Parts: sequence; C-alpha cells; structure tokens
Amino acid sequence: MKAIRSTSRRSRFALLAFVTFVLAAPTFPAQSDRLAGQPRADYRARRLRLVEQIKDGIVVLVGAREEDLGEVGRFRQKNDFMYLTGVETPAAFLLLVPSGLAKEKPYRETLFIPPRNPGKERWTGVQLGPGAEAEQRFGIGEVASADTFYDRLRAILSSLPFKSESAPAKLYTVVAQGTNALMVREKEFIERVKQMAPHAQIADVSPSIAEMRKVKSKDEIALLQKAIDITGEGQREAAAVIRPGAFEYEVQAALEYAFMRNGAERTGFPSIVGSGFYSTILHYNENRKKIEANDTIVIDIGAEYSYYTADITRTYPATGKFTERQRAVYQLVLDAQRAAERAYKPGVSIGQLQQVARDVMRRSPLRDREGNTLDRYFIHGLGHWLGMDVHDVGIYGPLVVGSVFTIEPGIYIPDEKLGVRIEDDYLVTETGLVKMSSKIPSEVDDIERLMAGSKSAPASSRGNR
Ligand SMILES: [Mn+2]
Repeated sequence: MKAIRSTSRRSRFALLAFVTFVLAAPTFPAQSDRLAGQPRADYRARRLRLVEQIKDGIVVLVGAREEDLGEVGRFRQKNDFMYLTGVETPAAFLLLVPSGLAKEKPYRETLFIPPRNPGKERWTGVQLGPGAEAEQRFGIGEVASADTFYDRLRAILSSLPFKSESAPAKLYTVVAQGTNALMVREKEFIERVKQMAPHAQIADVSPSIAEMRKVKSKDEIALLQKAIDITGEGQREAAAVIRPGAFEYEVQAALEYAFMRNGAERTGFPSIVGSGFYSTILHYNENRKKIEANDTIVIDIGAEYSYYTADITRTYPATGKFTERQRAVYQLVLDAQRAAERAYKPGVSIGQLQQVARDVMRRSPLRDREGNTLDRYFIHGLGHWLGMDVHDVGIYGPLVVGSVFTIEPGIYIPDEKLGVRIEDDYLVTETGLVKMSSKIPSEVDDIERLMAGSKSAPASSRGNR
C-alpha cells in the first residue's frame, strides 16, 4: 500500500492499468492437468484412438454454439466434442488428420476457437483465445482461430488424397439423423462442405465415437459415481417432502435443490415426479398434480456432474406406508430387478436379462382385475447404457467390461392408477456387476423407514444433508 501512496499520478495510472490488465487476463488454473474432471492425456489418447480406426480420412467435429440454445438454454458442449477435447469454448471446431493421409505427414490435430473479444467477454466471461496458452491448457497440438477454419478445410479438401479417383479420402463428421433440432450447426457445416467441395465424400463418425464412449475410463466412472451419489441425495430429499397434499413440483424443487447444493450443474434429463395415475406414464414430467393419500409416486431422476448423468428411479407411497397391493407389486418389481442382477454373467446382453425379469413377473401369483399376469404391464425395455447421455450411445449387445447401464423393471397398471419402477445403475467389471447406486435404499422396509425418519425430523435439521 505504501508504494501506491508514494507514486506519482502518472505511475499510479500505469499501476491501475496494469492491475486492470491482470484482472482481465485469463486466470486459468495452469497447474491442473485436468479438463472437466478428467486428465488431459485421456482426451488426447481418445483422439489418437479415433484416428487410428479412421485411416482413410479426416475427422471434423463441430462444437456447440451459445445461440443454438435460444434464450432458455445454458451453454453445454456437445458430448462427442467434449469427450474428445474437454473443451467448453463455444463455437469451436476440431480437425484431426491421421498420419500418412498425405504422404508421410504425421498426425495433426487442430482446435479452432473464436479469437478473444474483450467487449463480449464483459457479457460472457473471459475466454481463452487461440495460441500457445490454449495449446498448453487444452493439451492440443494446435489451437487456431475459428476465423481460419474454412480456409484450412478448403485447402485440405482440395489436396491430393481427396482428389484421388480410385480411393478418395473421406470427411468424417457427425451426420445428424432424423430431425434432430439440436444439430443445427452440424447440418450447416455439411451444407457448407457440399458447396465448397462437391466432390468430398462425407461419412458419419458417430458410430466410432459411440463405441469408444460405451467403455468408461477410471475417471469417467468416478464422475458417474459422483452423479449417482448426488442423485441419492435428491431421492432422500424427495422422500422427505412427499406427503398427501404436496404438489409434485414441490418434490421436484426439493430434489433439484439437493442436486445443485451438492454441485450438480444441471439435471441430466427432466425430473419425473409422477403420482397416482401419472405414475403409470413413463416420461411424465409436467409435475403439476397434487399428491393424494393412496398414490404411489415414481421419482425418475438424474443429476448431471461434469457432463455425466445418473439415472435412478425410486417409488414411494404418499403416506409413507405402502398399501397391501402397492407393497406386493413393489416387491415383485424389486424381485424382478434382483433376478436380472443375479442372472448377469460375462457376455450376457441387457435383452437377455430383460427376459429373466419378465419371467419373474409372469410366474408371480399377482394378477390384474381381469386375471392377467402382470408382465403385460412391463411395457418398456429393462435398461440402457448410461454416460454423458442418459440413454448413452453405443450398439446394444453383450455387456462389455467398463460399460455402465441401468436395470429398471417397472409395472404400470393405469386401471389401478398404480405405477412402480425401480432403477439402479451398474458397472460391468472383470469380476461381475458393481451396483453403483447400492447406497440408495430400495427395499420396502427401508423405503418406509426412510420416509418415517425424514417425517419425524424437524425441517431445520434436514438442511445440510
Ligand atoms: Mn433409465
């Protein structure tokens, strides 16, 4: 302080300018070798593995843009882009050129990001610009200005390998399937390539990345575990708030509060809080109904943590005690889930486990009002891959070591306004399944005990869980 006081007016100004510069300069934790919770080296290894599979062309990935989400969305990088880079800078491109594509040239990787814009940064926060600092921070060979991306691409697409008559090199990129509205920028990119280089052969890179994403690394598993643990806190909060007379949205508010309080960035998908008849509607997420005394409430939720989402469903009785019928149906769903878990052996598929769960329901003495077995009310698949997408990418087949998936049998009887679903998340290991959500109660007695315990505790003591 003394030094400042004794300085002249001019040097004081210089100091102020310097301080302003330092404050405005990017302050990224240079010591961290991680991007979004995963080692920089892992992202690079993924890029190399991808181009190793794709030897006959270049890969271009188009990152998310802020404006594509409109006024309601908050920026979120595209999962494939994130998986290969860990970079969240909006409006980026990634270009990978395998070694040997052009004669004897080594592997090249370039991330294109917008140049820094101090005026815009006043609104959106400081961004790292192209250049050496970004190359070091992101661990990417070259970080260039996004303004130069199309010129660079045009030059590559008019180079010899792409002009070959016998076996022209391809451009691998994400080709939007169907009418996916979130693929605006990918579609624009392909249109532009077609105009710029009509000869270019475009191929879909998604299947290759999807198969890689199916098998999770140690750090991805840790992020998923964190998302699952946070989701468990959400379930616990939901159990505390459920009572006859409460609205579904109150339960949603409480559980999403638990998500955010524990560091989740967002929900991995819209929270489902379905009571009574709505417990039988699989993807109900209006959450406007008032909970009534005889309702079961299906709570199907997932916190997203550093781009990985959990997916956990529990079913609660409104009063904290299941009726006899609800208890019987609940127990049957739980038995089906346990049977599917036990049926796991290396090489089995989710489809095969599904048959096991269905058989349990068919063999049960429980019936509907017409005397039918209840397996006819299990109207969806047993489970799905889980990861960056809640219904994660990858072809369904034998469960491979490192994959994460859900087991979620359910019985939905609209005539009885009775729906029950129980969903847990599992990791496939060399030695069998690991139930990643095992700490979240699902036994009938545990559910009732949880609800009784949370009701008797004063609201103030629930705040910090
Ligand atoms: Mn699910």
